[in-house]
Amino acid sequence: MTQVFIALGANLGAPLTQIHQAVVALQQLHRTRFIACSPLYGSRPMGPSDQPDYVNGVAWLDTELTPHQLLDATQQIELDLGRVRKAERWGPRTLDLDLLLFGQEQVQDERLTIPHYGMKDRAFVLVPLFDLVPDLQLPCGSALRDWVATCDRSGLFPLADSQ
Ligand code: ROI
Repeated sequence: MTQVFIALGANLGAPLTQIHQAVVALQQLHRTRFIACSPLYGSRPMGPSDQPDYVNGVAWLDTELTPHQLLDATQQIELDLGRVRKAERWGPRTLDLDLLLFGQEQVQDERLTIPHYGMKDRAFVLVPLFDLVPDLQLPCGSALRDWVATCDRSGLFPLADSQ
């Protein structure tokens, strides 16, 4: 079993509902044990600012799937919950599931980059991940705690009663 972390994001439709539905779908994944979901946050959009605020969180699982099997499964959940892939880079989305970490593995190919390339710069990923595992060491050797200490949290706000 490998411990994995998946970033959850949504800013179209009913973001909180989609995030909750995604958590239910992750809880039903085969050969996988769902451990926990972080508290959820509201966050100002990174990228084009003419889009709604996001709801963000991080899910923690233990899986026997390979990284690509898990990617297939998360992309299927995105589609099932109404995601339409658009050409626009960094545009709004009904549901985004990003594989952040897959144990200590590093994966780099045309479909997948693990650790997720953008996580170091994204408070909306780092902060909920830190809520779950404050002592996490990253595959590159650095401590999550150090990234969280320096990230810009100005666009991030806790959502009340998000659990
Ligand atoms: N911005 C925020 N705040 N949260 C996201 O989940 C998110 N996802 C994205 C882009 C468009 C980069 N911006 C985001 O994919």
